Amino acid sequence: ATRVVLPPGAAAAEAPGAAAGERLTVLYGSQTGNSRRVAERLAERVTAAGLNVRLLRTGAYVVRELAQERHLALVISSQGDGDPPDDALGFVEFLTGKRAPKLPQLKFAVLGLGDSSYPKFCAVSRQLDARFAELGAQRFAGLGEADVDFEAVGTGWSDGVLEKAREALGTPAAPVPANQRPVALHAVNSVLHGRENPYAAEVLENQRIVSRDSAREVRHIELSLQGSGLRYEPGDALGVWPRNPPALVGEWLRELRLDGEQEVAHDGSRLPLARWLTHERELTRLSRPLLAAHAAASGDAELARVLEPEQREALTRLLDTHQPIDLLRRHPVGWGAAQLVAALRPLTPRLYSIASSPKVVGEDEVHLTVAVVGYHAHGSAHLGAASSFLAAAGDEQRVPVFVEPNERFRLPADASRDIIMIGPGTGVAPFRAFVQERQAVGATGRNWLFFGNRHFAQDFLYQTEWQQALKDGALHRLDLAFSRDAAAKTYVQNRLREHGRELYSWLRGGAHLYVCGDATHMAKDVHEALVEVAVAHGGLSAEDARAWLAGLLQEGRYARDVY
Ligand code: 2AM
Repeated sequence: ATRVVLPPGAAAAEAPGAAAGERLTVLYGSQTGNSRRVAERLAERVTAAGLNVRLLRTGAYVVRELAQERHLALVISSQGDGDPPDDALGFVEFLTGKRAPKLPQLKFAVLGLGDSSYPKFCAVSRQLDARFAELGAQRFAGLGEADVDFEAVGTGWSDGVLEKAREALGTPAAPVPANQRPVALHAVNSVLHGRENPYAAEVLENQRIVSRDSAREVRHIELSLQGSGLRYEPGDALGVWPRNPPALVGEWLRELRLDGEQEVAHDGSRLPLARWLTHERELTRLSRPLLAAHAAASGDAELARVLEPEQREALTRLLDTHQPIDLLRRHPVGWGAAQLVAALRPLTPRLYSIASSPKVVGEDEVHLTVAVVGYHAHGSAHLGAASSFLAAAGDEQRVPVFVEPNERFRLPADASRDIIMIGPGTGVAPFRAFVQERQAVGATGRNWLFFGNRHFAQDFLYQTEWQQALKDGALHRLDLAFSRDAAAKTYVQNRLREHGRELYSWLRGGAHLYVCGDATHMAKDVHEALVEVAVAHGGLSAEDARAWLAGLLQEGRYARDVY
């Protein structure tokens, strides 16, 4: 069957046969693509049922249209502490603000995607669901909340929306044949190879780019996309389907005394247990749902207590410092093979911000900057699934990949605009792509990079390339913050403050601002530093400075790729 792919942010072609004027608007507020995917799938199904649908990202939705909207389905993720994705900030502000219109004409349904290990799980979706009702709109499907494993809840919620859409929008004479449905867009990417059908990429280069004595391993990896049909732009991410470390799979089988060759049927697939554990199940990330399943199966009072609402901090600490195998060892559960496969979450792909421009490295090549996750804890080695898989990838090991577009993290269309890039650690990856691209297209705007890492001598990622770019005039300013070379820590935000006057004048002159890297601490601290810069050099009150930055975020002139 043809997969119908609708462009993010573009209206879908309207299906023939549907009652004129009646349609379902499907909106998504996505940070890493999960909400977008659920929304796309819903839109495909509604289209396939012969009904009118349009699919839009929240940032592209004209909020004034809400007053005329009759059927709306919204899929929105919350990040970290319940915050909306950047793309949804304007929508959320409008809807929750004083200017929101009464919506008695509207039927709506909200689905929230989140992670219940955060205290404000699905906060934004709950808030919007309540707000729609407060404005007089009626729910045509209840609020859905998907925890970590989005597929199951997402599908169930979409079933409900589809059924109601059928009732409300009328049944068309005949369903639209597959070959007449709107197939579009990053069509090349999606039809041949996509998330569910990744391309097995050959490894062209895989080298350590920090010095031997660096405490952390970072690798530069080049992959071939030749013949894949995959296309990317600077700002996009590469999705990598990892494979769990073979030693870890072995430990699970040994701990549970299970035979890896025995076949296990689950969700319509029948595979040997070792294959389930290697390719299909999450073994390196502990989640709240798994912890809950484990607590129930072990009957362990200590574990059950950590799940209580008052124990949030203990829960977060436990999830951050343990892998599922630690739980199994400390609180043994005699999982049978089928129970185990059912209890563990499905493995999900990891997204890496692409570190190359196709205009420079060629369309058939893509580069990544990968920090290898590895630490010793609770008596054994703990590895990250994707980074250890990538670190070991070479001639014999191809890497299953797909392109995850990031429409919000794009160079300015006007190449005469200046850009400011803030990317400590491996957050520098997309800026290597940006600088390459700007040089290739002969951009006349200036490029300013803030980079930080632990030690100058060990962790200065792509040092010689930046120095060359400065010489070539491809990079105009480079400011560095090495945090562990002196007694007092210096971070990129210290440099932002130090150069605040100039930074502010670049921004006033129309510069675009980009932040990539850690979401929990870095991106928040950088944001605070930007507020201070606007206060100090723009003479704004802190409140006005915040509003100004929020405006830049909404118009996409301040974009974040944080995780
Ligand atoms: P640290 O590990 O010495 O604290 C990339 O990881 C760089 O980001 C490192 O130099 C790291 O410093 C630094 N870093 C850690 N926390 C940060 C924060 N809140 N804001 C900015 N940089 C931070």
